[in-house]
This record gives sequence, structure tokens and C-alpha cells, in this order.
Amino acid sequence: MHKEFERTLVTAALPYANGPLHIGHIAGCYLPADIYVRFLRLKGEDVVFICGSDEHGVPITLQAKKEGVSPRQIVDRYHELMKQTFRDFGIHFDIYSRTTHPGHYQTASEFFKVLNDKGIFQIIETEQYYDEEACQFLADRYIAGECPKCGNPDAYGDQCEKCGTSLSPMELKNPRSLLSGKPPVLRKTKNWYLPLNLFQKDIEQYINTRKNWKPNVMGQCKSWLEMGDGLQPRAMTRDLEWGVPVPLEEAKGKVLYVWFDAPIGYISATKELMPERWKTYWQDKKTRLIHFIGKDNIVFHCIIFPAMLMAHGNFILPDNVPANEFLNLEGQKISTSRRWAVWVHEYLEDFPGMQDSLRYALCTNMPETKDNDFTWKEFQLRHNSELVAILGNFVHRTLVLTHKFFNGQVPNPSSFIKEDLHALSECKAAIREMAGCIEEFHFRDAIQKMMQVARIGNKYLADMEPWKLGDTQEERKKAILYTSVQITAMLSVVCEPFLPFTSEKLKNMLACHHLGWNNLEHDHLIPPGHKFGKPEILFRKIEDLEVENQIKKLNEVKNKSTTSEPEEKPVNEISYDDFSRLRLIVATIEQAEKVAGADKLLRLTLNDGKEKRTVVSGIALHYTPEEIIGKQVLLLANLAPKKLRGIESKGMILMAENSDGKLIFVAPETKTQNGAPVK
Ligand code: B3M
Ligand code: ZN
Repeated sequence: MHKEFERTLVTAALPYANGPLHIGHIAGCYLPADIYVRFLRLKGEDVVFICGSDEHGVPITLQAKKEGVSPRQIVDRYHELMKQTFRDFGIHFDIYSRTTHPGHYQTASEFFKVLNDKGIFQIIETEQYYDEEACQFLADRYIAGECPKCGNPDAYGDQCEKCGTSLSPMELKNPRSLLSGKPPVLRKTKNWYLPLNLFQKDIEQYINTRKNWKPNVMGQCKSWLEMGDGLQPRAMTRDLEWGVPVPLEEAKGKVLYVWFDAPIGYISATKELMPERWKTYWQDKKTRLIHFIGKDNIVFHCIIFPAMLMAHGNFILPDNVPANEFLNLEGQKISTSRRWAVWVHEYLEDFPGMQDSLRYALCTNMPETKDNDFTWKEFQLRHNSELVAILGNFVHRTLVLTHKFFNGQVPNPSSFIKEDLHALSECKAAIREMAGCIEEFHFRDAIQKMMQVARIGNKYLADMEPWKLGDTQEERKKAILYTSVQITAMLSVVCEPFLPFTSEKLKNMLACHHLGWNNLEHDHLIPPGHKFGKPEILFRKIEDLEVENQIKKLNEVKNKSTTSEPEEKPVNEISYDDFSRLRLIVATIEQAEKVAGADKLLRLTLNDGKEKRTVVSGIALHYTPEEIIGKQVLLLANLAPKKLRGIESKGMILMAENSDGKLIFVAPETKTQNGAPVK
């Protein structure tokens, strides 16, 4: 552990209780958090692992509306399901609470009151969209309309899911209520704003002094801090019914913004778990606070929640926020509403007792630095060729041979040769590296290092071939199996964070439940004479038919998904429709000049057949203005206009990039009239 800390508080994002858990949730947040916590526990460190259901917010009320039941019914159903699924899958929280817990209402209200009493909030009256039929203000995901950036007709009031831009309802074109489908009207309302702009300096200082943050997380934080005029005040209250009521007389009928109450849920859950000691974990500087989340939650955990904690004053700030990117499924975005997912509770029914196989596939393919894809074929391949053929095979051979030659008792060799000692020291080196990787949140590398131990053992046994040794070589047999048993024992300890069920089975077979991290310092984890327990199958093979059935099940969902819900396109593919939205035409460069103060940019005047248009193009390092005047080019004519160095650029010219990075003009082969379409 880092010297300046005595304990670690780990949180995993509180999942919305609006649907079952899928593999994207697990790979993005819960598995890395669980591995990390199990590793710290294994080393005997003081660590507490907090999670619970996020039961407020629009995702809940919309799901309730869709199913025609109350929000309460929705959260009760999915809270129980998620809690059970986590438990069955071996995600081992110290507490799994929920934000409808009365203790949470109290904690969140008190937090709000502290900020209010300190005069932190700005009360601002604004005009907000209102649905006259549903008698309700339309915040966030209650409203949809056309995205001002990309034209997506189904952008939400808080975000366009197509281009990723974060939005406010006022920015949508042709807004419509998702409750009644009608265009909303504007109504005045007062809300309590957290003036994030006043925290800009402190947040910058906080972010800039964080060590070892992942580049994807740092990058998002910086772009928020540097965007436009910097951080803006953000409303912490909403005109809704479902949520924690704002604890002020003058705010009757309003609730706390879900992103105000949900992170406080971490605090409430800690209080519930440790009523006497929770403050040590939230207020003592010797505690290290770590939030595991998915990438869509970065701004809330790295900027807004820290600003809330700073405003309150009594709390420590997150030390690290190791966010993952997203996991796709068979080339398509995972989606709860379109049911394109592998649901964890269904996996557990279809593959009973095989939690670790999925944990293994999700960890080896974890979207740590970029989005990744889960496919059933790869799941099967990884399982059969790694878990079965390497880890399972090594353990099986070791145990079977020990039973055969030595009656299931660890032999007592009188001497070793250098291969024996080398195998042990290589395993120890891999384990040290594994620990380093986990500490740095590199879980993919870490699980490879763990498997390296099995690979070393497997190769050692194959090279030594103890099954070929005759009766005169009894001493060698003893040394080889003794060594293999020690490696198996190491594995039973170090696979625990990743494959807890396998660790348990291994310890049963070896009858060595007492083994822990400290034993790894010694070469001799299990002494001669020790008697093994009952052998069990570690991993059975996964048959083609099983994964074919899973793929079939997914395809049924795809075929059933009705026309009302647009079908998700493969991640790297666009439809002809998408293509036909590009207006590509031929144009001629009539003028070109350098843009003052920007060495990469040229300002071009193009004749597009109808008019002259200005395009600012990043080709100045490759061409002088003189050499390109008169050239014909291909122009993307309907790209949204953009200001570059104060010049409005309308469109983009297409260039090819050669292997030296030089940009080459792409143009019609023979002179063509300006404005001619490119199809
Ligand atoms: N409920 C959002 C999500 O599932 C969310 C996280 C809250 S963590 C305080 O994306
Ligand atoms: Zn958009």
C-alpha cells in the first residue's frame, strides 16, 4: 500500500435499478473493482467495498412508465435481482445498499442543508420546458429533439447518444416531450445551482495534482475544464416527484438531482455498514478513496462530486477514478432497452457453476483503454484453450500423478535440480509482476501474469515428463511432483482475485484453506506428508453447440426487435442511408492564403458551382497557396460550419494521406464541372 495511506475505501458505480445486469456493467466497473478489492483483502489490507442500487432519476421513472407500474415497483424488482446476481457472480461487496434506504434520504438531505446553510447554492429562475398534458417539467431524458450538432432526431435533453455531445434541453431543435409526445411549452421555475464556475480553480488544482490517473480519465477531465468558458453552474434540484425531496420549505415539490443524491449514496451506504466508524473512511486523510466507474460517469465523479465534497468541507477527495471504456457485444453496442446484451443472471442459469469462465473472458478482454468487443466464439476459445488446456490441465496432471505415485500425499524429495528451482523462482517473479499490475489498475496484464504461473507449471511438467520415469528414478519423481504441488498451491492463492470459485475448489482439492499471500514468500507452501482432499473438475470443455445456442438466442432478440426501435448498426459500419447524407461534390480552389498565426491552416476560396465558399484547411505544411490555386478537389459540402481562428469554414476538402503522412489531393481524373455530385 502507498505509504501515506492506512486504509482504502473502494466504491463501484451504483447501477440504475431499471434492468438486469449485463456483461458490459461487469467488465466496465464491477469486475475490476472486485479484483482490486479481493487483492487488497488477500494481502490483509484494511479495505471496504461499497455499492448499491441507484433508484432515482429519469431512467427509473421512464422504465416504470413503459411497464405501466410505479417507480417503487421497478426499483424493488431490479434491486433484488441485481443484488442476487452480484452475489451469485462472486462480486463481493461489504454492503450492497440502495438509494431509497431511509438512511440515505437523511444523509443526502443533510448534505444539501449543509451546502445551503453555507450559502453555496445560487437560486436561479429559468424557463424550462413543461408538458401541459402530463403536468410536469421535462428535464434530462424526459425530452427529446434534434441534435444541434449532428442532426440526430432522437437526441435527449442531456445528451445526444449518437455524437456524444452533452446538451441541455434548450439546445434541442423541435423538442418533444417523451411523456406525451407533444411539443412542450416554456414555464418559469426556480432551481438550486451548484456554482461549479467558482470551483474551477480548486478543481483544476485537484485534477492536476492527481497521480497515476488513466489517460482516458485525465483527458475527459481536462476537456471539461477547458471547454468554452470553463465550468458552468449546474442545477442540483429538479421539478420531479420521484427522488429525495429538497429539504427546504420554499422548494416544495422539488427533488434532488439524481447526480447530487447518487454519489452521496456511497456515504450513506458506508454509514449503514459502519455506523460508528464511517467517518474514518470518509474524513481521515489516511484513507484512500477509489471510485470504479464506466466512462460515461467520469465528469460526475471527477468534477461534480469532488466539488460537492469541497463545498461541504469535511470530506477527503477521490484519490483515483480508474474508469473503463465500453464493452460491445458481437460488434454492436450493448443496450438494455433493445435487449442486446448477455444478462448475467441468464448466463448463470445457462452455465451453472461457471462464473469464473465469464470472469476470465471479461478480464482478459476488459475495455481498459478502448472499447472492446465480446463474442461468444472468443469466450469459448479462451475458455477451452487457456482455462481448460493450461490451468486445468496443469492442476489435473499434478493431482492425478501425486495420487498415482504417492497416494495423494506430498512427497519428500532429498534434492532438487536447477530446473525445479528455476520453475519456482520464475513463478514467484510472475506473481510479483501480477501484484504490480493490479496496483496500477492494469487488470488485463495482471490476469496474464497469473496465467503465466500456470503456463510455467504446465511447461515444466511437460519438459520433465515424470510419467516416463522408471522405478529407479523415484527421487526425481518426488522432486518434480513436490515442485508442481508448490506451484499449484501458489495458483490457488494468486488466482483468487480473478477466479474466486476456482481458488476455492483448488484449496479444497489441496486441503489447504489456510494458505494466504504471506505464504508466497516461501518456496514451500505445502509441506511433505500433507494429504490432499477430494479431486474435482476445475473446468469442463465448452462445446460448439453451447455457444451456437447463445448466438441463436441473441439473433432471436434482433429479429424480434420491432421496427419502432431503430436497429443498432455494427460499430464500424454505416448504412447506405448514412452515406447518402454526405453531400460530396467537385469544386475548384480559386484563392488560397495563409491564416495568420496558424502554421497548419490555409484559407481557401472554393467555387462549388453555385457560389464561392470559404473553407479553412489544415494543409499548409504540405502545400503553398500558389501551387494549389486552380486545382479541383472533392468537397464535403454539408459539414456543419465551424469557426477556425475566427474564420467560418463551410465544408471540408478530402485528402489522402500517404505512408509518410503527406496529404495528397483527391480529385476527378478529368476536369469536371463544379458542383458535380460524387456518389
Ligand atoms: N447510476 C449511472 C449509470 O449507471 C449511475 C451511476 C451512479 S454512481 C454514483 O451509468
Ligand atoms: Zn448529436
